[in-house]
Amino acid sequence: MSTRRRNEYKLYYFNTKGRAELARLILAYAKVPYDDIRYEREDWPKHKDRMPNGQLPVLEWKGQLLPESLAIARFLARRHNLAGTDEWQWAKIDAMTDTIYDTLGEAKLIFMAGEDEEKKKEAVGNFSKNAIEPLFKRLDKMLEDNGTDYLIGNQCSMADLALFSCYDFAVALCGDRLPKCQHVAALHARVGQIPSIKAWIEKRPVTPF
Ligand SMILES: N[C@@H](CCC(=O)N[C@@H](CS)C(=O)NCC(=O)O)C(=O)O
Repeated sequence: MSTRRRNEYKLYYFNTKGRAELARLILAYAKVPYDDIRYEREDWPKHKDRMPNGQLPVLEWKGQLLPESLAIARFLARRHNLAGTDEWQWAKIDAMTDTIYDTLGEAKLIFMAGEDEEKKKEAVGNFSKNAIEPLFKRLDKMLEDNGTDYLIGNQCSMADLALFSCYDFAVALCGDRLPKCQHVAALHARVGQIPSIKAWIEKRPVTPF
């Protein structure tokens, strides 16, 4: 009989960072082992009907299934000490994470451009100028004014991990069109140096997005 303990969580998604990476970063930060289940696109139809909304990501915990990427991230952040030190901090962390997620949602026009390179280039330019630049500039000023190492309070939270993930996504899409925001870049580097995050970045499957 195997003596290996079962992992507490199973996280179902596709083989991309996408909407699951924030949950993966939270679990990496907290050093919680979990089953990182990545469906191939061609196998997805077999599993779709079992999922509460017919979509991924889904978190399985104690035999129950939780859909919605942000609900999953919030649940994990609360359980693993990434939710701030009081209710107001938690509300601010929550709001900041929503803001970052909404900004990422603006990238959909890039993916909708498909193989049309001209349209894609234009959409990347718009995303960089109208979505990423205003967000990063606002956060840069906020970090400078607050003089803190993290977005909310004095310790790493779900919001910092969301920004870390958003920054990587923006670099992958916009490259040198990314605005130069030194405090945001420093925060990204700081989070990337947290040993458990660094270990995850080194071992995670390599995918563009
Ligand atoms: N609001 C949901 C959206 C989930 C969603 O759009 N999932 C996509 C992948 S990113 C999906 O499952 N697509 C496959 C399908 O709809 O069959 C969330 O944030 O989790």
